[in-house]
Amino acid sequence: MSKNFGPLHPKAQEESADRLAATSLGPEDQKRLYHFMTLTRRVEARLSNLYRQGKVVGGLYSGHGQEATSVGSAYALGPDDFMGPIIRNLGSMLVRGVQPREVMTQYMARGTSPTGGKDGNTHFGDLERGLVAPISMLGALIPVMAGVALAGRMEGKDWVALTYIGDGGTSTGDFHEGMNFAAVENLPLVVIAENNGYAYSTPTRKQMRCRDIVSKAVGYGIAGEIVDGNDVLAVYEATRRAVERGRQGGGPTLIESKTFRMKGHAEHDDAGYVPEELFEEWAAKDPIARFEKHLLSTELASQEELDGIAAEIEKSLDAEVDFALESPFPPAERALEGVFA
Ligand SMILES: Cc1ncc(C[n+]2csc(CCOP(=O)(O)OP(=O)(O)O)c2C)c(N)n1
Repeated sequence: MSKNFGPLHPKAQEESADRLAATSLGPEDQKRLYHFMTLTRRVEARLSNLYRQGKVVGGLYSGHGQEATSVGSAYALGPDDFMGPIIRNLGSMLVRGVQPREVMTQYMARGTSPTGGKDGNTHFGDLERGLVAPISMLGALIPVMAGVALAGRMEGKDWVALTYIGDGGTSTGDFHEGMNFAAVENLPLVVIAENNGYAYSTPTRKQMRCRDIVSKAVGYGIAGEIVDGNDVLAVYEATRRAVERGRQGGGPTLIESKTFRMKGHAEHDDAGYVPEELFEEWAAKDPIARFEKHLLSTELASQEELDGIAAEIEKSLDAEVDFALESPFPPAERALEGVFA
């Protein structure tokens, strides 16, 4: 077990609010992190508009506020590693090489989407890019990704499997079975538990007795770490350590990311159950604004450069949205193609 964030003195908390973890990443990599976090937020903002125009088929699930966890963790993976994202990990998928147009066409169920309009939101994978498809069943990816880690060992490969789980998801049977199996088999599995305070509308204290999710690592006899989930550098460093541990035969790691979901469970949920003060408290710790301040204060980037990155993203997204809107829905005759169950 490593770090544990106890409550800080309010003054110390204020002073440290903008300070980020020490990192081994150079300026170019840090600017890439900024690019991916900004891209994630802007893609979701575009999707939110499209949802309001009735263009999205099904729900829209946002990772707003959790971009640092998705982007920082995915950035720590090597090219041959595997990742199984869940619904709020759009940022992880973008880091892994998913293009915004794949996400737009998928959310709008167009024939040009990765599933040809057969599934919605981010429910698609691509093993070539080391991407195992997200699924809706909470916890179900944990045993699947433990299996991916085991497959690597059986094939004599050194890949690591990384996946995510929400605070609510850590109470499922699949989570326990998958973690326990990975632990006894000493598999290179990294699990990022995103503790965003609510499992849909259920506050964390109402669905688990322990204060920190990371306590569960003790029960499995594996390494665990708590990380400030709104600090992209801290998330990157913790994941990098866990990935190295897994690759070197040190077994699984459970990383608890303390973060916050700045929207409802999905776009149709107004999050009326979350007290306003909590939104205000977490807005002050916004991962992108914090990282922007860090890049400016350390002079790793100028305001002009950061504005340029954001402008470039907006321009490219205009084209991506147009592509998706101009894409036709799939023809009815293709409905059964590639359907196995
Ligand atoms: C096995 C299972 N049970 C219930 C659900 C319905 N469900 C979808 S999301 C959700 C809450 C998820 O909470 P959490 O894991 O904390 O993730 P968050 O939405 O807070 O990011 C529930 C109960 C489901 N998808 N799968």
